[in-house]
Amino acid sequence: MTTETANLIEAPGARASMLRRAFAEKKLLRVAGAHDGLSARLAAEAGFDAIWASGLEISAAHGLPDVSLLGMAEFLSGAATIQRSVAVPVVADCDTGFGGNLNAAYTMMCYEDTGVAAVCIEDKVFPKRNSFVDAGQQLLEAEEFGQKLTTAKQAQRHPDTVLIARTEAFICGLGVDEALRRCHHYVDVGADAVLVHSKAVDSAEVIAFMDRWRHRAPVVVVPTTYARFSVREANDAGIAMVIYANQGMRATVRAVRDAWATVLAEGSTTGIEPHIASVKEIFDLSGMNQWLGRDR
Ligand code: SPV
Ligand code: MG
Repeated sequence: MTTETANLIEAPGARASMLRRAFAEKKLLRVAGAHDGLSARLAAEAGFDAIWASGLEISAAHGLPDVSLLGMAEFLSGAATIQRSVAVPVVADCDTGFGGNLNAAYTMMCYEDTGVAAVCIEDKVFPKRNSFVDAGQQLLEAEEFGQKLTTAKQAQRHPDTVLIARTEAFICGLGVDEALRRCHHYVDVGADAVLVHSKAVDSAEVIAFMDRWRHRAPVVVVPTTYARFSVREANDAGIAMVIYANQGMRATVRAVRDAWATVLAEGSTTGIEPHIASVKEIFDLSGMNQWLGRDR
């Protein structure tokens, strides 16, 4: 399945419609973070329902921290590559919408052109810092962020594209009342789903939110710090989507570090050969046979 998209002609909004159907069926979506075609394919091949085009991963893949250093064009290029590489819906992490209201509108237009299913914009001030950076987290006023959502929604061309409003209320030390107030306002002005981010070590604040949200719109969570949070618990709480935003990159970093250390320590690659993918696996993942087939 990994390279099937190479020959696929998709109707505009096809993957957004897939995502909306999944939301309507109340099926919990398990989503993996990625930063390029290969990392996205590995996640799709593993069976994830969708791919998160992660700002943290795309930044790190450029050798940069996730503090708004890259511009929209670079994040967009990352998301477009991911979109081309898989057949499942792609949820694009669009940070703050890369600026003000007009930037958010332009973000919506450009990301829709790539065919991604969902655009996610967060309620922090531009330039933003990754949510796990302790200092310098600054929330935008809810009403101001609401205007950004409205502008983005007005720029949307396909009716099924999903606009996810992400609140960083918990990240900024505010409580469940403020998270709820913000998310209700975001849905009032047109958001199709909300992402409630948390850096707590357990799921208590996310569950407290769910208890009072009453399924008003689909809820997305990112259980990075509360890693014990299971799919079963997410299902029971009525969560629509769980994003494992960066574990793939973290697994890669550890594996590559170990491999290169072994090569230098042992003076050859013999020791790592049984533990690394074959060149054939790379050919398969990158669609070598399908591409050569075009030339026959
Ligand atoms: C990302 O993957 O870039 C995210 C999720 O936004 S987090 O890093 O947890 O903020
Ligand atoms: Mg991000």
